[in-house]
Amino acid sequence: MIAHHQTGRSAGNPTWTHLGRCLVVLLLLCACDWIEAKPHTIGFSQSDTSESDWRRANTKSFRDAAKVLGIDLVFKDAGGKTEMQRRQVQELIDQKVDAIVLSANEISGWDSVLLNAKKAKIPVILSDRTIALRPENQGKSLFVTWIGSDFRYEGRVAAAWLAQETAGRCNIVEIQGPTGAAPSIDRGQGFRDVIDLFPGMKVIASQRGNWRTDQAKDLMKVLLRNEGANICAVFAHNDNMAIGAVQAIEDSKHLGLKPGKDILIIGVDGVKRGFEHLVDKRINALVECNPLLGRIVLKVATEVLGGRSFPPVMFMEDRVFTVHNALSALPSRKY
Ligand code: GYE
Repeated sequence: MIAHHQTGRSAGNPTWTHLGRCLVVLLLLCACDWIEAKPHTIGFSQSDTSESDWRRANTKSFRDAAKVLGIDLVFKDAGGKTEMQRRQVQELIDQKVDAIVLSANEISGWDSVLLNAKKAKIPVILSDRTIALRPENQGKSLFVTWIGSDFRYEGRVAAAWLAQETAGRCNIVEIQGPTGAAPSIDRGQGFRDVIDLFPGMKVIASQRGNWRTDQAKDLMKVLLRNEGANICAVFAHNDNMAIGAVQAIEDSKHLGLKPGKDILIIGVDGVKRGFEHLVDKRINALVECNPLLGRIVLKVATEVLGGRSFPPVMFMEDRVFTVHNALSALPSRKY
């Protein structure tokens, strides 16, 4: 019988049998394809989409990339509540997703839920923000890699730009992000790494605007009442808060101070609204922090599920924009 099969000829109605077999093979092949094509289910634990222009662009980059890469994205937004975020990560573990992407609202308190993820053999990728594990858990690879920006470097280049612009003499108001958030901690530290080298540069006030324009505007109005023209510059940990400082200065007409001229303004992120303020010289410098992490992080997650390993940290490339190069860069801005 084997011979005939090879020739494709056999007793009785050879065509149907052969077709039948092809059909079986075809079905098997399709079945394999169906098995192979099962989309990965990846859980994405976001800190708080409502907090800033940056975060909105970041969330969108994940949704868009998941569509393109055919990934079933289980999206959870903690609304800025860290305890809720930990519960949401546990829910993703209970849901047995294939992998988890975490953008941590705060840096600490992740040990137990990440130990649970490890026990469940669910790889975790840190997106945008790093976390601080307890010493006894640091060697246990509770996360595969951290993909984001070097926030300390961002603080340093912001201070270096200001030191150059002011010849190392400046009274600075710092507007910080929330307590416990990695970018706040590291940008603040990076900024001080540099200004502490200049005796003429001092942070005369440092308050939290929690990434939001309205909160930054309110606290800046109070600081203007207290310090007024004694303020040389504002270092805001993100663009939304830098814009809040600009609005406060413009609203304080009785002081006759101009943002970008009498008071220098430096922000971090490089979002479109920040750029528009840079182009019309109401902001002087922006340190870019790229929010478009969706595609690279989800691709890495897929590769990790395919057995590939990655270095523990992967930094995005960030640049500094000033009034001198903003106009030429504006058209190519994607966020
Ligand atoms: O700078 C801020 C956002 O984690 C880098 O979070 C991010 C920061 C960003 O809300 O605008």
